[in-house]
Amino acid sequence: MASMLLSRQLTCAVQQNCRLFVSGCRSISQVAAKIDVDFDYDGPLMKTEVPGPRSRELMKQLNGIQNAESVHFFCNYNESRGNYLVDVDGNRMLDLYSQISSLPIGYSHPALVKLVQQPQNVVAPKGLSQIVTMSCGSCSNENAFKTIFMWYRNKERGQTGATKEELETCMINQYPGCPDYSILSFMGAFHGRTMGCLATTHSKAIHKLDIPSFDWPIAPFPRLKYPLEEFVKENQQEEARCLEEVEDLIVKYRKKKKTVAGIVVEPIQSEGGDNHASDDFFKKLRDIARKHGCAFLVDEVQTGGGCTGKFWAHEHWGLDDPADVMTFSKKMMTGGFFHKEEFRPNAPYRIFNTWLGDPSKNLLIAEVINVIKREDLLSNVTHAGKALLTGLMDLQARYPHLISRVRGRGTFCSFDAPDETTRNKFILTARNKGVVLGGCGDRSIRFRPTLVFRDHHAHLFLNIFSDILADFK
Ligand code: PSZ
Repeated sequence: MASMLLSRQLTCAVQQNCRLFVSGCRSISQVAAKIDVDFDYDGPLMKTEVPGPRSRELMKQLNGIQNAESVHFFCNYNESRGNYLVDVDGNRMLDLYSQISSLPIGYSHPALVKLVQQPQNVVAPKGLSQIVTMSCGSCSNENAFKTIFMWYRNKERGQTGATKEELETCMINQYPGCPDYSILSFMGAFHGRTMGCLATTHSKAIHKLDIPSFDWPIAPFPRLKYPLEEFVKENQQEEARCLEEVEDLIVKYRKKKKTVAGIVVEPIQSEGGDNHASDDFFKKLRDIARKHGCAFLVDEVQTGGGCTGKFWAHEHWGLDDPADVMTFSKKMMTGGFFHKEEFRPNAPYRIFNTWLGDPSKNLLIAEVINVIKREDLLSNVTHAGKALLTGLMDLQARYPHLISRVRGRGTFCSFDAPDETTRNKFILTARNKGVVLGGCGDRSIRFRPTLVFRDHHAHLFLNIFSDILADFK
């Protein structure tokens, strides 16, 4: 697995915003701290021009993994305290801007100082050398869409910059400054609830009702028949039908001048009912995106982080070039997206917000990744997932009228109940017997255990659920 730096060092970039205000200032007494007296310097102290040589060097490094032109200098959060920001060149400055007004009680307040470790390396998906962090899944998808639109427009423009007309019309939400591009999504998809994301979410009407949306293309997602080995031909045909529709929609929307700039897809549709498609389907979909010049955005918000037995679910596809952009959140502790170098915004502030995620979460994910590696949790997921899936298959064989369509990858497993009422009853009964389950789609039950879910937990569940099924009325 390729690795790259996700987290900022304790020496953080000072854009116009805060990156990390809880730092390891361990020399300060936790008990005696009073901001004004013990916990502040007594005035500015300048050693170099800002940015100094060290800041310049770090800017160059950061610029290697994202557009870092919005960075003014780098902060040394170990040394900063109270009202004073100390930069990596040792310049101490009275900070009257406080990361665009984002520091409630100053730098390195002892009450906020906790164990801080040097951030570690994190697994980056193949070929995606750039990263932007965000706070949540929706925020990540929203900004991934924007990144794709800007990439597409620059591709069309070639070397020329934006015209005066574009700069004027974008200010009033009009063409050509705001082009009529679209993102193709799939029926049953869930990509979040913010305005742009919601236009690509099609899992439940209640999420969408009363919200204005875009006329963007929506393709059918395969509805596979189970058990897979009994329906090989039908399922191939079903996937071919959906792929054909994708291409038809791309052509149709280009004709009506709503050019498809990107395709967004979950490796396994989660909220929409744990709908799987074959690796071959994704390979072909990825090829279609490339053929039509559309960006391929893989939403790993729910599938990412190890639960399918690989760190990213799309690794199962075995492709050399699986994605252009990939979003993550949930188990990754922080949200964000990886992307190819060619998707880098061509100017600072085009993809930007106050927090750009939460830097303290980067510390957590760094440690989570250490534990995943140290405890070989991906192998554990594969093993425990097999125990769970095998057990579910067995229950399906014994209670075919209650359980069908058993499916899964790693511990990312699910099955269908005969109808919604039975599904909900399963969930309630299980809860009263001490097992928390979740539903998805209209009649599925999905499993989303932690990465430390072991074989014996699977057997524990299977025994309890077997009793429930035996008694079920
Ligand atoms: O009801 C909700 O709002 C839910 S229930 C589960 C989610 C949201 N999942 C979030 C999610 C996701 O599963 C995928 C594949 N993409 C994007 C999102 C949005 O992430 P958040 O909720 O962090 O904005």
